[in-house]
Amino acid sequence: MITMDDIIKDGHPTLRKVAEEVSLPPSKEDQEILKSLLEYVINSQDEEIAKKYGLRPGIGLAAPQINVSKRMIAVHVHDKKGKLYSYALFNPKIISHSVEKAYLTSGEGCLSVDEPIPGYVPRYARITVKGYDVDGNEVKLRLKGLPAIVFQHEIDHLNGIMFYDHINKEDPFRPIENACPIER
Ligand code: K3U
Ligand code: NI
Repeated sequence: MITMDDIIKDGHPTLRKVAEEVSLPPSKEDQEILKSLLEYVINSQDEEIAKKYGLRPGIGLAAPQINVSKRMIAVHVHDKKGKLYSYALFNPKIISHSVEKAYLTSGEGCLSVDEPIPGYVPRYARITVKGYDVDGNEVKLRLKGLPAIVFQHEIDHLNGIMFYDHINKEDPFRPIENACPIER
C-alpha cells in the first residue's frame, strides 16, 4: 500500500524526467504498481483510511511521484454532475484536444508539492485520451471539466512537467485567453 512516505517531493530529479513507456502486455509487477496508484487515490479520499495512514487526499497520482519513472497514472474524481471517473492507465496519451482552454479558479495542487502555489494553470478544455487498462486492453476517453484537467496534470507528470510550470510568473492570475473557468 502506498503511503505519503513513498511520495517523492518537488526537487527530486525523477519528477523532471520523461518516464519510459510500459511494455504491453503488462508484467505482473507493472500491474501491481498501477493498481497501487489507484488504491492510493481511493484510500486517500476515505476519511477513516486517510486519517489512519496519514494520507493526503488526492484525485490523481502518477508513477513518477512514487519514484517509478514509467508511464502509469490513476485518476479517481467526480465531475460536476457527480459522475465518477475512476481509471488506472498504462501509456496514456492525449490524441486530440480542443482549441479552447480551461482552468480551475482555485488553481491546482500536487501531492509532491507541500506548499500551495497560487495561480491559473491553463489546460485544454476537452481532450481525448488513449491508454491501456491494467489487463492491457485499449481504453479511449473523451473528457471535459475537472476530469480533463486532472488527466492533463497526471500526464504532465509523465513528461517531467509540474503544474506551476504553466503559471504566469509575472502575473499568476492574468486572465487566460479563450478559456473557461471551472469552479470546484
Ligand atoms: O486537488 C486535490 C484534491 C484532493 C481531494 C479532493 C479534492 C481535491 C489534491 S491535489 C491532487 O489531487 C493532485 C494529485 C497529484 F499531484 F498527485 F497528481 C492532482 C490534481 C489536483 C488539482 C488539479 C489537477 C490535478
Ligand atoms: Ni501532481
